Amino acid sequence: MRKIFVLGGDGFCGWPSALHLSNKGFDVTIIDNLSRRNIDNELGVMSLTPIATIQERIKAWEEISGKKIEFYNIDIAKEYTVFLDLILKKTPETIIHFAEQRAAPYSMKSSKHKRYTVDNNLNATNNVLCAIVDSGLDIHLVHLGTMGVYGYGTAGMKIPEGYLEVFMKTEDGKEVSSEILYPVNPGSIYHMTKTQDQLLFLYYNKNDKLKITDLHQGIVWGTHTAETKLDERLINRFDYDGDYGTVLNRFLMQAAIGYPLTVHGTGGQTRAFIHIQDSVKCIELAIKNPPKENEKVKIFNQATETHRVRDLANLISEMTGVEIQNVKNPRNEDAENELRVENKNFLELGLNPITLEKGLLKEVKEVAQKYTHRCNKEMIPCKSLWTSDTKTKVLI
Ligand code: NAD
Ligand code: USQ
Repeated sequence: MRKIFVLGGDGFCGWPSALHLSNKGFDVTIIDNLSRRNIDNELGVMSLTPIATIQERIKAWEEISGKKIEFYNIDIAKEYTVFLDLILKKTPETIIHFAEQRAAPYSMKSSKHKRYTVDNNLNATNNVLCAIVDSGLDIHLVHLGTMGVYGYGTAGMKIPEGYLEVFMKTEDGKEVSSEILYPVNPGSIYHMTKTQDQLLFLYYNKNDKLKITDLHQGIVWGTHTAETKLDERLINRFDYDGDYGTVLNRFLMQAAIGYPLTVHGTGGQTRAFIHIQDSVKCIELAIKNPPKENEKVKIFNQATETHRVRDLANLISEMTGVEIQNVKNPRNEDAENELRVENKNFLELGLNPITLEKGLLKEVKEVAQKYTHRCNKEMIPCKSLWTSDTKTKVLI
């Protein structure tokens, strides 16, 4: 059986991916330090859906599917030798790396949160890369990156999949071309760590010939996948709070409880989206199509459609009758932007995208409705501000 490590396998994307891959016959080991659950404690909020402990999740999966998933509580940013020893013991063929602090608002809350996000994300990624080199094994690393590394303005062109061909003139007037990483333009400390991850990948690929796929994912929406629906104990996270909840799931949840949709500013921001079921499929496709020997880092845009925030709000308002409330934007971001994204790599590998029209908006709203009693309305507003002058200083 093909052995896979899922780093961050207790999280929103990692858990359904671990189940999907286990269902497809991979031998899955989850490594997670449960920091995301601790952050819920720090913020005083819970997933809208009642998520079971990782131990209960794994036990339930074994009962239902007859398949085993192992779990190790390791902080990959801090426990290097423990992590390396596990790689040497288990010899995985692929490592999928979801294990980072992933919320832009959380990363901007205070200097403490900025420093945590940078320390955690950069050390986690560097440790994974170092450990692969130290193991001497031929391991394919699949990393979950973000569309946000590119920034969101492209002067009308489609954002290419990672690389851009640039043309220059030499001193004697000859035209030469070169391929570079698409210029980065992060909008938060969190997004900035993802741009740094890209450089780590470029370097270890060049120097150590590591096989790496970096998936530049858009905003994930939805909560269920085929596997998480099988039993209540397998249910996935549903973040709705002002730090971790992402825009489309937040709007669907707000509609479910009749809370006016919190559109930031004019809602002119255009973003890329993907449903969680497609996200897990893309990960399987990436694993099955690793880079060849000496191939540069493979970069895929893992997004199926783009939408403007106010269009999403209007759609959900028409669907449910909920009001829209334009609130002052707590972020420092362009009020209006166009965004077009190239995603032919996954389409060519056979992805058949789930789009907003395919009826799943209703399903997500129904999930939210079922767990309304778990919602704490005070946690809905986005309170993390991007500008330092209005921020409370947190000293540690
Ligand atoms: P999540 O916070 O739900 O899950 C991340 C998991 O990693 C958590 O279970 C956490 O405990 C674990 N983790 C964090 N640091 C760790 C460490 N040092 N050692 C071990 N475990 C650690 O986040 P998610 O939504 O599942 O996102 C997973 C990845 O996908 C992230 O890297 C994120 O940048 C990327 N991504 C997410 C989205 C989205 O909309 N959720 C969109 C694009 C990209
Ligand atoms: N927004 C609102 N109202 C809200 C919440 C958000 O108008 O109530 C706006 C934000 O201002 C922003 C847009 O919606 O313009 C998207 O915000 P988001 O919180 O849904 O997404 P973002 O902060 O970009 O982060 C999420 C994930 C992150 C991932 C990223 C992919 O948390 O892990 O990397 O999406 S992407 O956006 O493509 O970079």
